[in-house]
Amino acid sequence: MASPLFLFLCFSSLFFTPSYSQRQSFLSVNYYQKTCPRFEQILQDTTTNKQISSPTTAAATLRLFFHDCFIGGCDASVLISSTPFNKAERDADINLSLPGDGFDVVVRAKTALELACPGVVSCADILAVAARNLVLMIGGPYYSVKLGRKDSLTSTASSIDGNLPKPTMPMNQIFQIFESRGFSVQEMVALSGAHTIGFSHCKEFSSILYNYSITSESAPSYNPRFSQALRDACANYHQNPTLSVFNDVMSPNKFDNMYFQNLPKGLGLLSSDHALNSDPRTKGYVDLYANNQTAFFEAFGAAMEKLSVYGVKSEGKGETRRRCDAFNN
Ligand code: HEM
Ligand SMILES: *[C@@H]1O[C@H](CO)[C@@H](O)[C@H](O)[C@H]1NC(C)=O
Ligand SMILES: *[C@@H]1O[C@H](CO)[C@@H](O)[C@H](O)[C@H]1NC(C)=O
Ligand SMILES: CC(=O)N[C@H]1CO[C@H](CO)[C@@H](O)[C@@H]1O
Repeated sequence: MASPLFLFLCFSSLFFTPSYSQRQSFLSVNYYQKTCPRFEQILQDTTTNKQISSPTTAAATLRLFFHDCFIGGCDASVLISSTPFNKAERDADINLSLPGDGFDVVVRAKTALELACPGVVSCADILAVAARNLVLMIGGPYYSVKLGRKDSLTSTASSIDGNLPKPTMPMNQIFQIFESRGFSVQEMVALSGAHTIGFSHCKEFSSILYNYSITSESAPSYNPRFSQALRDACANYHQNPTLSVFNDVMSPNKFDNMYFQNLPKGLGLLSSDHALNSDPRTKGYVDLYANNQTAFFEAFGAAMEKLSVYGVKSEGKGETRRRCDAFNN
């Protein structure tokens, strides 16, 4: 005898499974095997050389990829440059923090690929694989990236508003941004582990660092010595907006679970980082990942794999750009 719950599960899978597989069925890990057999090698060489010459590349590229995917799917919309007629995604106010190295590694790979197999490889695929290779190179987990994304036909700065998380947003709003894209709270926490690398500009956390309350200059969730060091490092940030601090003060260039170990010690940087440790809905995952790097790597890899197919465009819904910063027409 079928229970209502059982029926509901059957029906929901009937309704949801086809559209889910349809969305991805055109993707495969060996998509370029015949059309561009050197794809993997060229990506490997480009990302390795770039990361060695500019160690900030991995963090820059990972964040660029996240921003690309959350705005209209992983379709390289973030790579488009503005024109006099269109203010593109990358020039939204939030962009100041998308550093050049992430764009540069994609351009380098695209240049090499256009020589080897002209007009074949999309910019969206390049960004997805570059982010994966770079995470792996600095010690993070491997995850598989399916290929065959097309590049977007639009990119507008106005599409950013409310669609990317900001550290000062209430947790419910940050949850909602992930949830509306099909990511659970646990996946959100795992993905936030990306803050184990890279840096943040002082203004991104100044609201909890200075003039926090009448009794305390910084948020009490900071370790006091850490907040003093941050106030010193950022003292001049109004005059010098480029001042920035490592997201993971203990091992800033290594992809590990130190970000989660830092949080309970008051060594988180952004307000949203502190919130993960204090919110009862996320605290358990913070502790789990702090205590078990394998569990973090598995969760992060799975969530990144899911992120990498989010909203991808098939033939007809997009194009293979000739250059990554401009539409073909
Ligand atoms: C949970 C909500 C999140 C918030 C509120 C947030 C916010 C921020 C902010 C404000 C910065 C500093 C930007 C700057 O000043 O340059 C930053 C950096 C960074 N974020 Fe997030 N982020 C979130 C989730 C994520 C996710 C899901 C990823 C990737 C999977 C990610 C990857 C990064 C990386 C790698 C950096 C360092 C960038 C660099 O060093 O160039 N973040 N984030
Ligand atoms: C903190 O508040 C005081 C008094 O309102 C102000 O003079 C000072 O500039 C503020 N400091 C920062 C870093 O915003
Ligand atoms: C850590 O997590 C992995 C993967 O989930 C699990 O197999 C392992 O048993 C965990 N280790 C400990 C010590 O709990
Ligand atoms: C607000 C802000 O800093 N916007 C910058 C976005 O990026 C372009 C260059 O890519 C800058 O010229 C803008 O000033």
